[in-house]
Amino acid sequence: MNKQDLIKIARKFSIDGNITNIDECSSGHINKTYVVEYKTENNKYKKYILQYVNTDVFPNLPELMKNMKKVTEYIIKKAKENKEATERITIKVIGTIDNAQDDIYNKNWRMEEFIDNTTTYLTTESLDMLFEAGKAVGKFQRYLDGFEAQNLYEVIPNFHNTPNRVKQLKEALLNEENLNIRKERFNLAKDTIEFLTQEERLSKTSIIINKLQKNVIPLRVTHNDTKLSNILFDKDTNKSVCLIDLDTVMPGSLVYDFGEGLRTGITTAKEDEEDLSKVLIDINRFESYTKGFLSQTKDIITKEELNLLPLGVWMMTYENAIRFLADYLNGDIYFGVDKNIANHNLIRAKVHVELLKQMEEQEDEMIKIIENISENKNI
Ligand code: GN1
Ligand code: MG
Repeated sequence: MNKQDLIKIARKFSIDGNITNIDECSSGHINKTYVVEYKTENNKYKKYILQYVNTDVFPNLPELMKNMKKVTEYIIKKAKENKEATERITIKVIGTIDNAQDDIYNKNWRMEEFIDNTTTYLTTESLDMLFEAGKAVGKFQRYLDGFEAQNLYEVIPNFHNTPNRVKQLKEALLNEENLNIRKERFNLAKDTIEFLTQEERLSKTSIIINKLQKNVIPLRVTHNDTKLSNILFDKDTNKSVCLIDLDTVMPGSLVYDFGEGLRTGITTAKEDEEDLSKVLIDINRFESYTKGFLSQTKDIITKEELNLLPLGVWMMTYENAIRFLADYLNGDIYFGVDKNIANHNLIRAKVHVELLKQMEEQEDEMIKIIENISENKNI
């Protein structure tokens, strides 16, 4: 979209000042994101995030925005009650000018505050930052403990229903059109398909969702997309600030949020690393993140949830693996792909297979770490 049209959209939001710059920002696989800079009356510059939300993935932006408002307002209320600073505690939604809301949301545009002096990372070498990542995810859970999750709109039904994701993969595998026109993709993905559809893995996919459905673990407000790049860090201190990308905030399990953060945090490899020899998990990274997470959630987490944390990491990794694979077989219709990277979605799936193999080998280590941390009362 050209700058003039973007400016017209941005003007529909109630922000004082003149627009001085608009840049596209390349992160995220789903939405289009722009950073808009304004010059305010007192000659200061302030940035905001303007997003065009993907209508195929998020067809009901008005309801999604209601979720975002409810959740962010609750976080601020909770922080105030705890006498914690509210300034950078969450991203805030920017309202529209009078009468523009229906029009603008129905066209799938929205604006959010840009939190100054912060940045995101696809990966990090630093164990301290992993502690901080776990802390940010745990904090989100801590603030939202007590929020009636049923009051949220289910933006994407069955988002982390892993057996349903398996069903979608099977549909992609059996789809006649896929089989006929993408023979080469099926060939290239042969080993990946085989690994991910082995019974020993399929049989694990219903464990968390079953416990949730039977109320063995509580239904909570979950972010559902807590990958490392959705965590803001302060540019100077490298301390975590808050979670961003609240599109998928929905009822779910704390175990998902814990696991999704470690899917990307347990290795220094990028999600689409082409050199699989670089895809190595490091149990120290698991430990640091877990310490950060439990430092915030130790008073709210149930024993059942605690026991499920290692499986949560596996589950989120498995789920992303089968989603990337299904999308590859369907011809890249969901996740954004870089046209310069051949078989991008297959590369992503293969990275996740590599992670899963190592997670399966080191499961006992993860369980021991959780036991040790939770026995230590000073977390
Ligand atoms: C998508 O939009 P983004 O990049 O934050 C996806 C997540 C996946 C992730 C994989 C709505 O997140 O579920 O885990 O890609 N979001 C949606 O990187 O499907
Ligand atoms: Mg997202």
